[in-house]
Amino acid sequence: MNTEPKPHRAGFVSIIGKPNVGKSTLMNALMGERLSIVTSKAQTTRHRILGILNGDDFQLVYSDTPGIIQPKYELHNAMMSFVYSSLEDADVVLFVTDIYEKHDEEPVVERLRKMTNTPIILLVNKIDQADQAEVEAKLAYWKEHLPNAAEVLPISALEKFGTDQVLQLVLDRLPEHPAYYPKDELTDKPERFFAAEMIREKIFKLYKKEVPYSCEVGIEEFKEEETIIRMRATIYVERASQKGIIIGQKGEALKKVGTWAREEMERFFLKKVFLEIHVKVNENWRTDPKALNRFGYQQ
Ligand SMILES: Nc1nc2c(ncn2[C@@H]2O[C@H](COP(=O)(O)OP(=O)(O)OP(=O)(O)O)[C@@H](O)[C@H]2O)c(=O)[nH]1
Ligand SMILES: [Mg+2]
Repeated sequence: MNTEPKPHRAGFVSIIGKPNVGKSTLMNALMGERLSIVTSKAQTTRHRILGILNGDDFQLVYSDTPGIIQPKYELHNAMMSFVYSSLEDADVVLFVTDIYEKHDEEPVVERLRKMTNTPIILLVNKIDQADQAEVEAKLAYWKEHLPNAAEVLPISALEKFGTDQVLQLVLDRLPEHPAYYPKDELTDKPERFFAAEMIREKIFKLYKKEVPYSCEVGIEEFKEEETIIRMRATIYVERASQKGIIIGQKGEALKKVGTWAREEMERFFLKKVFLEIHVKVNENWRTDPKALNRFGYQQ
């Protein structure tokens, strides 16, 4: 019998693609944990969020990233630099597309075509929403337009269809390497980050148009006691008029955000949560490098 221990494998797996194609849903499915927030609106994810999947003989470090766009303001530049730094570190790239995607010649595809040393697994997501002919047309399109893709695979991240196969394809391509992070770590982000994201998710789900995009959330206080976590959060908006919208008539709208976010936090932290939320105006923070720095948008 061969008693040689199996070599340890570890690597960085970058999940990239256009906004709204299902990158965060996929990372959550692959992790079996709801690490990244998911909403029906584009540009939900604003950071590079690591999801670390540990096994006895492997460590797989996923990066969920913001959807790739043409930057329109400073925040977008910061978001895109998260995408491109994750590509630089990648041992494997999961390029997520979906069955709705329109195809223009995109700089990212051009860039991926040149990445001949890094295996690229191209995923066509949301196949639960398409018939077989549509799926096959997409697969054929990508085989032609990204010929260096190691695999082109149809999946449904929402229904976890094909996600086991994605894991296997990634594991097969993971280099021999010691673990990059302690084996009991799940992510690189602190608890406060996830708390802020949960509030942001509810804002994305409850408000319309530009309002969610003008909001940022800070956690000013996070005090964990034996049976309860006490939190004080601030929602920053860009203009005074937005403050009124966030708070709503008699504070009803903000109350909804708070209740919904608190319930989510209690599931995530497995503890009771006391949450207090304030709303402040931080004029045009999305274009202000100093504010962006404060909110953690620097590399
Ligand atoms: N029908 C269907 N919907 C999906 C699937 N995967 C994701 N979605 C939905 O697509 C929307 C966007 O999902 P996200 O996971 O937030 O997409 P994303 O690529 O992370 O988006 P950004 O962070 O904005 O770039 C959500 O409403 C998801 O529920 C899928 O396999 N099938
Ligand atoms: Mg996302």
